[in-house]
Formats: sequence, C-alpha cells, structure tokens
Amino acid sequence: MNLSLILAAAGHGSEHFTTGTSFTFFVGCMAMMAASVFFFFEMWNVDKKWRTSLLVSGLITFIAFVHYYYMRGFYLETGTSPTFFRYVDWTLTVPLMCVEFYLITKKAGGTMGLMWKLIFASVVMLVTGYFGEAVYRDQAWLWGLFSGLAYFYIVYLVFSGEVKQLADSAGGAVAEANKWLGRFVLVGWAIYPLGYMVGTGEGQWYEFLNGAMDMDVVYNIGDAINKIGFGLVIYALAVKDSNS
Ligand SMILES: *C/C=C(C)/C=C/C=C(C)/C=C/C1=C(C)CCCC1(C)C
Repeated sequence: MNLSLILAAAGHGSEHFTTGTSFTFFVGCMAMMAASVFFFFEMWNVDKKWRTSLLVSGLITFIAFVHYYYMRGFYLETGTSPTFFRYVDWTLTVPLMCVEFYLITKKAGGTMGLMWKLIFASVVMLVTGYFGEAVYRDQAWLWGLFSGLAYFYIVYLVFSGEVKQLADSAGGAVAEANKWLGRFVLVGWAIYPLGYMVGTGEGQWYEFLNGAMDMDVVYNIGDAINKIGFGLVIYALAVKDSNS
C-alpha cells in the first residue's frame, strides 16, 4: 500500500486528505485510544496508592480520543481547523495534568490550594489563547503574550517553585518523575505556542512564521507527545514505586 492510498483511507477520499493533516488526526485518534486502554488496564497492576494517578492519565488520553474523533470529522467536512473542539479538549485535559502534580506531591504536603493555582493558571493560558486564535485574531500577539505569561508561571511552579520543592522533599521516584514532567512542560508544551504562531502569523510581528507549517499538525504532534508521554512518566513512577 502506498502512502497516498493510506492517506486517502484516513481521509475517506476527501479533498482535504492530500495535506496529510487529516492523517495526523486519524493517527492521533488511534494513539489516544490505545494509550487509554493501556492506562486503564495497567492501573490494576500498580500499587493501590497510584491507581488514581493512572486513572487520570487514562482520562486525559480518553478525553483526547473522543475529541480527536470529532476534530477529524470537522476537519474533513470543512477543511478548516477545529479550533473550538481543540480548546474544549485542552480546557478539560490540561487541568487534569495539573491534578497529576497534586496527586504526586500530596504525600509530601501538596495542597488543593496549589492544585487550584495550577488549574487557574492553565485556564488563563487557554482562554487567552482562544481569544487570540478565534476571536481577536488581529491581536493574536497580545493574547499570545498573556497566555505565555500564564504558561511561564506554570513552568516556574513545576521547575523551581512549590511543585518542585514538594517533589524534591518527597525524594526518590517522585522527584525523578517531576523532573521529567517539568521537561514536558518546558519543552513539550512549548510546541503549542509554535503552532499558534504558524497559525495566526498573518499581520502580526511574527508573520515570517505564518503558514511555515500546518498549525493542526503541530498541535497534533504536541498532543501525542504531551498527553501520552506525560501519562507514561506517571506510569513509570507508579511501577518503580510499586516495586520498591
Ligand atoms: C493536551 C494538551 C496540552 C498539554 C495543551 C497545552 C497547551 C499549551 C501549553 C498552550 C499554550 C499557548 C501559549 C503558551 C501561547 C499561545 C496560545 C497557546 C494557548 C497555544
């Protein structure tokens, strides 16, 4: 089977498949589904105290699976970005990632207050991003800036602030896992502003990036890395800590 046939299958022969964008929705959908099954089954193979964390990992990829199913359909029908579904997905899944930080640091004194701080920052990051992408596109740079400030606040909390201090005081596998999760937030999450800039560059100072890549492809790659990778870090932590 050659690639164009595969792409045609993924795109139901629609005119939009030629870009390969719909193919990344299709693969993303399957990957999220497989990851969900994995996390939901594996939660029964780790120590009881890690079950909720693995359940949340599975919920993150499962919510994404459902949204990818709809985003792919939307893209095939309209040939445009499923911005609304995308942001609904993120607004559900990113706060759940914040819950993961709470769950891994809880034993070391992580509070609900810290969890809500992370969730609040993530919602600010996403709502301002949505405004820039869908409502005030000619001021995308300004909304992207607000969003970026909230993003860096999360990076700070996880990388050197409260989350890091708690994880370090928990030590061992938790400290190690937080180091990896921090890398995901710093490097993996930075894929998203890149997608935003290639998608909204028109008429902005970063116009040189406009259309350099396909925004949806960039976002889809970011989601696969961050949702599945993040869950696997939690899984590795649970396995390590269950055996020791
Ligand atoms: C599973 C989905 C995840 C982890 C989504 C994360 C999204 C971001 C980190 C988005 C960040 C943005 C900026 C920092 C500035 C431009 C606007 C956004 C919303 C793309």
